[in-house]
Amino acid sequence: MKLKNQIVFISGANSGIGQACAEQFAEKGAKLILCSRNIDKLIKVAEKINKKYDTEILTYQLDVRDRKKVSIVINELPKKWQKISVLVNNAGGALGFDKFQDGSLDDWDEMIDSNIKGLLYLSKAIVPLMISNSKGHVVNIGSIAGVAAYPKGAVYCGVKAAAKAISDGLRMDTVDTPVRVTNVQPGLVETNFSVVRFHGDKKKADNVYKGLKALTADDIADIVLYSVQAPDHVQICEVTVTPASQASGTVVHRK
Ligand code: 8X3
Repeated sequence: MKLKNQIVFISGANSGIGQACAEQFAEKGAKLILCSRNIDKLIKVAEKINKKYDTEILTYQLDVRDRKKVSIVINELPKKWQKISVLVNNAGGALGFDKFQDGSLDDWDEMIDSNIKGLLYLSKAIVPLMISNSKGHVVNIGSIAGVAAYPKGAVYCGVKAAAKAISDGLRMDTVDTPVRVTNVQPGLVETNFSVVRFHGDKKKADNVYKGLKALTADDIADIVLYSVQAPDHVQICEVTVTPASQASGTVVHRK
């Protein structure tokens, strides 16, 4: 897909992988609809991108767990913004790193609601627009956690396994339409992911990336853009990507 003037919707765009995707799509001349829970940060990100690339951007304060608000935002988009060509389901993440028996039900509810329901609500609202516009690409930000479970990650691994299964099912159900579906499954990416996972404990978060060269948000955005810009007859179904010194969710070489 050529990205000039295409409309790209990105959830969780106020930082990390979502923000990197927003910047890279803007660089290619796409128009952006950005949403996140933290609107102040999102507006700053949008202003920075707009200044650099002179791109048209709509911003929405949106908690993707709120199905009513998701449908209101999408249904009430100005007409010319309804032709969304690309949806990047990036909102979500991990909360807690505990043995199953010690896990927090609040963390579990939030992970299930944002990673699974949020992805479903946005896709359900936007995919029909893509089908009627005869153009579309859904990119889900999954995780290596969805490829195989690891200790103290049962629920996070479960929600990312769901992202993979939903991506596969959606790809099947839209096979007779121009909509393509890609699930990107990163390993260790250094963003605020681990700070959130450890409920703000920066020291614990830093340890996750100690002794290795982690992936960056831009590395993941590169893959998202590569998948979307592939020729129309090419569908990259899934990409698993790790730092060179990571071989699985649990096998990591640290210096
Ligand atoms: C983030 C990567 O390795 O913490 O999804 O599961 S990992």
